[in-house]
Amino acid sequence: MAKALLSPKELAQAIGVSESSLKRWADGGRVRVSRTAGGHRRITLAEAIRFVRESRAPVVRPDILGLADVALAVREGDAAMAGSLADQLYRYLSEGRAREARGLLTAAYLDGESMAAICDGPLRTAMTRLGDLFRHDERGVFIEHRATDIAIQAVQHLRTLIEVPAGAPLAVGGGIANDPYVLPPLVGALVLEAEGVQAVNLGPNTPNDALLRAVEQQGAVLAWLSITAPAGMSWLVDQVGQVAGLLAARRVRLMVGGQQVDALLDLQSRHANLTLGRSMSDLVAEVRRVRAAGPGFEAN
Ligand code: B12
Repeated sequence: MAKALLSPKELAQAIGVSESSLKRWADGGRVRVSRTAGGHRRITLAEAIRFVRESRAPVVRPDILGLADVALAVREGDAAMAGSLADQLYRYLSEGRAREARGLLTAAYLDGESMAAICDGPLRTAMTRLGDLFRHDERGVFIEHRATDIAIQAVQHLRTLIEVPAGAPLAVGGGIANDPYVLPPLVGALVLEAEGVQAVNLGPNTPNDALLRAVEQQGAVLAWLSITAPAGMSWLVDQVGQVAGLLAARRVRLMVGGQQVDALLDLQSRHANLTLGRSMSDLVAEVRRVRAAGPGFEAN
């Protein structure tokens, strides 16, 4: 694991520049530092990652940042025939190579890719391919289950790279009742955190009642729900309509998305606080729209 705080020398070594350059950037405000009691500069890992992404600095020693797995994935990515990011991720997930999968997604983030693009692109594409495996490979089901666990680990790891500012608005979400899917609500939490929103993920199979209680207790200004498992359309409309109404009374917005979202198209016009989406970039767009619209979202 990475050290919580890095010295300028360590970050300089990680990105292959001189310590004096790094100190100059820190003193010029390009890298935010705190000071130890003795006056030495210190940099949080989240700040180091923000700087790497913004400056497009190549990470030559990811181990110093506690991200040694990046080197595993990058080494293979450099080899000929590695294919696209989605192909490479599919290979790691289907072969049960957890460290490489985690390293690959971390490397994409360090390279400046957004969390939403990582989730809507390589992650979703690789999981879709895994879902079709059982049709032509009798080991498909075990490979899919193992791959899902690895993907969950990788996404949880990406969450540790983000530091949400104190006092940021808070969102609560999960998968709708009876829905066993872990990844869709989890990627929602990741993407919200990358947008500077504190995310409380209640995970799969979250009853409306639990969602409402969490919204109230945590003072959330936004709720999100994923719907992946096929369910009866009238049940879905009732379930989401009920929670949208109860959230509206508390002046909380609701964003609903996922593979079954089309069942709710008629519901949207009935609830002003409800937005439907098909991707993580839709979720980002909603957060930015609400933020731009006024103070409500920043109330927390
Ligand atoms: C992993 C998996 C499982 C695992 C889940 C494990 C777990 N704990 O999570 C298990 C083994 C439990 C499972 C079970 C079943 N599964 Co399944 N499963 C999948 C698989 C391979 C991956 C799903 C996943 O995690 N995707 C990754 C996420 C990140 O992608 P995503 O869901 O598309 O989410 C994106 C968007 O939808 C959107 N989004 C998602 N949530 C939200 C929320 C908001 C607010 C917004 C804005 C956007 C948004 O953004 C995301 C990123 O782009 C899919 C394949 C596929 N094509 O998706 C099949 C799939 C969904 N399963 C399928 C089936 C048939 C089943 C079973 C019926 C199989 C069976 N015979 O038992 C059962 C049913 C379970 C149930 N109770 O309903 C079918 C569904 C077909 C359909 N629509 O009718 C699929 C499509 C596979 C296939 N090709 O046939 N499954």
